[in-house]
Amino acid sequence: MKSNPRNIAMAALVALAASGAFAAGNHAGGHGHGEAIGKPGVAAKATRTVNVDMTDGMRFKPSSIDVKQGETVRFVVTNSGKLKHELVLGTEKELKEHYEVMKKNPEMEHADPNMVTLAGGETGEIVWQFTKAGKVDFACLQPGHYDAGMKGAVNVSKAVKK
Ligand SMILES: [Cu+2]
Repeated sequence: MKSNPRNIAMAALVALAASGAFAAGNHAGGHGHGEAIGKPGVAAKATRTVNVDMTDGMRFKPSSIDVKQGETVRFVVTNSGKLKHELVLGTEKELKEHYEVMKKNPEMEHADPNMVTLAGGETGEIVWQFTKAGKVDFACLQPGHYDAGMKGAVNVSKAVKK
């Protein structure tokens, strides 16, 4: 007897565990955005504070922010609405992918240095260093919010050599 029922059950369990780990990894560990958008900043090195307001009108104010390459920015984000909102920095592609995952799992809690999720009335912070010139997008990935236009962009201007 080479394959008894017990071995088959074990194999099924292993397969289940593997698929579960993969699904979790997709979200919790899988943001792998290298340094495409920059990297978590050191608060003490922040050269500027930018206040961003999030509203139930599905808008960020401001929705367009100009920074210089290399700059570390402290975003003080306030949710002035009643709904839960969040600010997530990323490339447009990453944000869209992440949004699809959020739509399928609305109760999912997520927390990474490139995002802040806030209940109505709360204020939080992101400290981020913009290492590359170009555009860094941000969006609220709460289901429905991105579709409603709750997004913006950080325009990173190229550092001038001195
Ligand atoms: Cu929102």
